[in-house]
This record gives sequence, structure tokens and C-alpha cells, in this order.
Amino acid sequence: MIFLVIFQIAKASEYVSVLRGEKKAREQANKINGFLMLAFLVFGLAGAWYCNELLGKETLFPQGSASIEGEEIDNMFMWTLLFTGLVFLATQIALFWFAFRYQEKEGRKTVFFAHSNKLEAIWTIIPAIVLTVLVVMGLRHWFKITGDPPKDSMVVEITGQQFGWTYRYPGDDGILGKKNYKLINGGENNPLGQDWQDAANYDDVLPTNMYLVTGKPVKLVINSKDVIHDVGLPHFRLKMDAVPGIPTTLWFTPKWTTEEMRKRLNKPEFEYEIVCDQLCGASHYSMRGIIKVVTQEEYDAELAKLKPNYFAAFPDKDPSTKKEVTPVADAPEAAKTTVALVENKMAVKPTL
Ligand SMILES: [Cu+2]
Repeated sequence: MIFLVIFQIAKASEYVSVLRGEKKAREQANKINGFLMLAFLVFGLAGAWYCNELLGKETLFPQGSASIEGEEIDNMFMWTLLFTGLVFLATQIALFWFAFRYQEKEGRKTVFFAHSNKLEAIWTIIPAIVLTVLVVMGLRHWFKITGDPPKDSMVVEITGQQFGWTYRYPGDDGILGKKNYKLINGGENNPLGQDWQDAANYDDVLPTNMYLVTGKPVKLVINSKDVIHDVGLPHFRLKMDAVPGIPTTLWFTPKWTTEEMRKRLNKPEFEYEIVCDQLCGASHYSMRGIIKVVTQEEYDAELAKLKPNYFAAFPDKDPSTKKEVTPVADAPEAAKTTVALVENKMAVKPTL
């Protein structure tokens, strides 16, 4: 309909110009177009401002970064917005103002201006300097958050798969046990392929939600079991791809507990989210993880409730379900035997 209307108006004005004489019609059209250019400038800029006023508060930006490292990201975002905003304003105003101001007029002649080395140098060197500053700021921050975390940091492993996240904590020894993708077996309670030959695996726990401690740096070790996912942490202003076969890392320091954030935002339901930031398949949208940021005491209490995944894989080794407690030193041998039994269920015979 709109196309038809425009088409008809164009046709009608064509006939009008034939009737009135072409020169006069063009002069009038120029005038109208000149004012329309000015109107477009004013309404366009006002619209951009209005959108920002209306929707800016709906973004996560006004909440502030929930991680110390994310403040730097917000900072860089503002600098980028400042530079690009200035260029946007200057170019838009120049574009539409010139179209209005220098419209065709009787007796006005255009200046022939083909080249200026000075101008070329200015608009090459200034953007080059500004972009270099922005890129160097970004690179420095990138090397920081993907580099070594502070000494007092904790480590959490996060593994993506279609469609969900699995978290692993290293337990008291602070070491994440070895894994092998060939050992992945959800049915036998080994969703990550933990190698039961490695004693560092015996105390590793796999909680449903990620628990972090406020003020304590955390290093995420990020994996994927199938396609490329991405650990997106919008409240903390960070994200990192989860690539199969190539562990990636990222560290940050949460600033406020979930409880504090709920009070700050006046949203009793608030949770810190992990979103998958790579389109990874049909149920990509459902890859939502929850991070509970708590105090150290709450964290200790919460982790104490969890049983190592080793006991889920070998319930008979669980001291709480067994009267006879297996000595820890025997555990590696015991694990081996159980694996062998599971694998050769049919072959086991009382040969001795
Ligand atoms: Cu995903």
C-alpha cells in the first residue's frame, strides 16, 4: 500500500512538473527536500535521544558491574560511546545541514575541490590514534582477565553441552582431577569423564548451581563436550567461548552477593545468570545457569552439603551409606576393581 501511494504521488508530481514547467517544479522540489532534510536531522537526533531515555534503563548498564574487573569494561564502553557519539553527531549534523544550506540557488556556483593532503592526514591520523587507544585499553584488560588470577583465588570448572552447564569444584585438595572424554558416561554418573585412577578426583563435587564468594577472585576453567558454547556473564560484564578440546579461562571478582543485589535492585527474585552466548543448536535459549554469590560462611556451609561425584559413581565407597568405612589409602585400588567389574560384568567368575 505504502509503495503504491508513493508511486502515485511521484506520478502525480511528474504531471504537475510538466504542466508548470520543469525549472519551476525543480526549484520547489529542492526547497521542500531541503526542509525535509532539516526535519529529518532534528527528529532523527531527538528520536535517538528518546530511545536512549526510554530503553537505556532497561539494559543492565544502570545496575553497574557486579564484578570489579567488569568496571573496566563499563569504562571502556563509555569511552567508545563518547568517541563514536561525537563522530555520529558531527557527521549527521554536517550531512543534513549541508544538504539544506547548500541547495540549488540561482547564481550560486559550486567550488571545485578534489583533494587536500592536509584533510586526508587529519581524518586518517586522528581516528588511528583514537582506535589505537581503545584497542590497547581492551587488549590490556583481555590479557589481565585471561592471565593468572590473584593468589587467593578459587577455581571452578564449567563445561557446556547441548543444552546445559555442568560445574565442578576441586574439593579440599584444590585440584581438579584428570578427565578423559572417553570416560564420559552419564548413566554411570560420570558426565564429565572424570578419571577415577586420579585421586584428585575423589573429592571433586558437581553442584547444580555455581556458588561464588563475594570479594574472592574466581578462575573459571571453561570446556565444552560437543559444539562451541559461550559462558556469558552479563552482570559481571564478561564472556568467554567454551571450545571442545581447548580449555579457556577467565577470572573475575564478584562485588555483591545475590542477596545484596536483590536489595539494590529491589527485585526479590534476582539471580546472577550464565547465558550461552553462542547459537549452539535448537535449544540454545534454554542454556541458563545460575550463579549464587554468597559470603564465605554460606559458601562453606553449602559446599559441605555436597557429596563428591566419586560417591555417586561408586555408592559402595560412600562412608555415609556404608557401615564399614573404606580407608582412603585403598581408594585407588578399589576404584580400579569397580571399574573392571562394571566393564566385565559377564566375565567375572569366582575363579579363585
Ligand atoms: Cu550453548
